[in-house]
Amino acid sequence: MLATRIRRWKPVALATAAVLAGLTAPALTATPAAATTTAYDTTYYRDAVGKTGTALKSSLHTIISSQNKLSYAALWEALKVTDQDPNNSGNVILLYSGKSRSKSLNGGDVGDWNREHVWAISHGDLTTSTGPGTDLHHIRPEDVQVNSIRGNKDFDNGGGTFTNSGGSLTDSDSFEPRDAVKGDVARMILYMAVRYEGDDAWADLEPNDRVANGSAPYTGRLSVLKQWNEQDPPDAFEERRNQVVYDTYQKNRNPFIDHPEWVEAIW
Ligand SMILES: [Ca+2]
Ligand SMILES: [Ca+2]
Repeated sequence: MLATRIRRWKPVALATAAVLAGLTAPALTATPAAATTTAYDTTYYRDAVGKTGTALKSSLHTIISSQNKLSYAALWEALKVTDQDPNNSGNVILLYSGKSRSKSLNGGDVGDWNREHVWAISHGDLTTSTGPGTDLHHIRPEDVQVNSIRGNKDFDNGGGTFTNSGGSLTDSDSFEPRDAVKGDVARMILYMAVRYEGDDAWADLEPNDRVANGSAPYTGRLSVLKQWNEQDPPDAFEERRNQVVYDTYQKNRNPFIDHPEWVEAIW
């Protein structure tokens, strides 16, 4: 069952009045993610609902750390299910390029798709051993060459197009996903930050506001990711994916797909 999304809009009368009075410029970014309720609030998220800040992050960490883990090899078949093209069951949708490509073209050659780690492997030495480097919540199908172009760059606005970019942009030190997946990328990065807190064999992954983080266990830029979370709220594809990962593979959820407003509640 997909989580039911019931938005409770925050009062905006004061802000609107201020704009009308010429006191402030209209906001250029989207309205902050409104509070949501989901079918999981009284069950899966019971211990987190009502909390904010570090208490919310800590509670969510406990909740989502209970999970099944996949091997790196198992990701191929899982991605064929989680990222299936809604309009062509023989294909997957490639994250950054947005293209639909045959499931059978998984591999490492030009024209194939492979396993893109949205939280780059080098940022905290994820490796491809079972763990953060095989966490299906942040691994997506991507064109082999586009995956290489993204490399381990942090996320930020700006840059130029490239072959199969699909609207995504890149420059020397950052990568900007196409508009339709900007929020998806933000919610994947922030899922990783909450899921991995350094209390197991792996690094404590965290967002920061930098680019060129290299091998440090950080991914930026947080201020931009927060904007993207608001500009591109979860859609049916992203919500279905979260549900399939939960039901079929890992038995844990990405809280920021269910509750986008929890991004602002923590960061
Ligand atoms: Ca999206
Ligand atoms: Ca963390």
